[in-house]
Amino acid sequence: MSILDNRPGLAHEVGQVAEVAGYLWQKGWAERNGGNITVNITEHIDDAIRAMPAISEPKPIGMTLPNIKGCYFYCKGTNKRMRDLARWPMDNGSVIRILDDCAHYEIIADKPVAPTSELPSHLAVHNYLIGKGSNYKASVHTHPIELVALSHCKKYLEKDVASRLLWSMIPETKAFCPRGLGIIPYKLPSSNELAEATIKELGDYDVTLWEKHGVFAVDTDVMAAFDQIDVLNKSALIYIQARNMGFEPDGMSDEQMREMTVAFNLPK
Ligand code: 2HA
Ligand code: ZN
Repeated sequence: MSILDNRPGLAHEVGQVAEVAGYLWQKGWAERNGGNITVNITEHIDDAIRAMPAISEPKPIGMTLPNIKGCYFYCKGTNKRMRDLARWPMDNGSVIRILDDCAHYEIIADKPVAPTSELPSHLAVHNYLIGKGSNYKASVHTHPIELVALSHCKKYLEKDVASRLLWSMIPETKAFCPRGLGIIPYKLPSSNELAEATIKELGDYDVTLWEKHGVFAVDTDVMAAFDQIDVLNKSALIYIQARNMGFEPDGMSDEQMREMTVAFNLPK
């Protein structure tokens, strides 16, 4: 028995997470247990699920997050591998319920798989998204090789330098990642400081680059969040390939960028 049985909406949502987990592994962005995914699945929750008993003790989130009271999330499990989650999402992740104190959660299905070590970042982000009335439901943290490589150079950590460079490599990048790439200076993984810094940048960006670590992206669903990371990383790859061929790529001109920003009705 699984919580996904006879719940096509919920099964589809978790199926999308599994599909993306497979892509992250195939791309080499998810070594060992690297990366994590959480999805707000509250819209798929019925009375039978609300009545389901917990299969864990209540556990502290580490912060109080009033907007996610009573919400449900699918979370990748801590120490679990994306490549395993791709095949067995309910053995390598679980469904949690946020308790009424907004400071604890409990696992309700299918197995007592402890959620990701980045749970405070993820839940704080979901709390922030709900608070601003966003329809974004998914957050993805992963270690895309070329974007992380860029983050090792001070020049690319200056505000919007990487965004402009990546947008100029191929027109689609700005079209499909119109808000660009926010930059978060290095912070200890799993820390509240990292969560707070990420939330601040998500006011202006859907994808943020954690210096010397990875990216954190949000969007309406997990596939859309993955796509934004993928187009940015594709641009980083093109840039690096050009450099490897021995030249600094010209990039699209300011005029070409302006033309396509207008034609695609994108934010400046
Ligand atoms: O979950 O990537 O940042 C493993 C990580 C933590
Ligand atoms: Zn990480």
